[in-house]
Amino acid sequence: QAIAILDSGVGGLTVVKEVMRQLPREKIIYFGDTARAPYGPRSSEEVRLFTEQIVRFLVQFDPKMIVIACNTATAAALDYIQSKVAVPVLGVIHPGARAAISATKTGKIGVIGTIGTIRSGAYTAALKELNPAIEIVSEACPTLVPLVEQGRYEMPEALQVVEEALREIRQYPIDCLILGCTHYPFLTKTMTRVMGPAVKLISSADETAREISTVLHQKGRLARGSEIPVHQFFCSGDPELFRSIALQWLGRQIELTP
Ligand code: DGN
Repeated sequence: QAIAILDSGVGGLTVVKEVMRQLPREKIIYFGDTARAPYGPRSSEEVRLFTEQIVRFLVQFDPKMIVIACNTATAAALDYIQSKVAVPVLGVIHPGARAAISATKTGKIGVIGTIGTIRSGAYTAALKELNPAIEIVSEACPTLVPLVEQGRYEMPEALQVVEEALREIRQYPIDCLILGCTHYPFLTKTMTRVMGPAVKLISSADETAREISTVLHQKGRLARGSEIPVHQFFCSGDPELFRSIALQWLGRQIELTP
């Protein structure tokens, strides 16, 4: 049985890459809703509906776990999806918050994400639950996801877009910046340049992959076979663009069904 992973587009591939690295025996079924990305500016009702549709599609493959590798969908629909399906459903916000809490030394954390994620206040709630004394500054960065979805994240223009998007948050004395959108790790190099070396960038991918491992281990469901899994990818939009971004990010060809 596979781990099903979903996102509004290519962002969840940042989680896929970590799962492949930490859990190389696990088969992955991925759905990227590239035709309907970005989810960020949509209402939470709409994001919940889209998430439910994707989960319904993925459940046909009888996965052993579902991972909502999209912060916007996690904020809008995690509890709802958990109440609807029998297998464990994980999101990316709690893992991201945990990673930031263990990384911060000053207790001042920045959070960037889509409009939907920031509006939901889900990171603030998750961080405060772990440590009520944490100081948080958050900002929505709606220009970043399109840059990644269009495959323009390594082009020279990316620097200017990132500089513009992070202009406000750079003013604050934070020591960690949570990349509260699974698309943002694609922009790590540029963001490091803009934020400077003193700010640690926190991606939820590592911690999410660790949580997947912990939950599967607890349930005795970790893959044991020695054969290399054949992953399956689906996307709702342009397959060539998805294929080329996946190749560049994962460093391998993928089996993709448009
Ligand atoms: N990758 C998604 C996230 O983590 O929020 C959303 C991107 C989007 O569709 N705006």
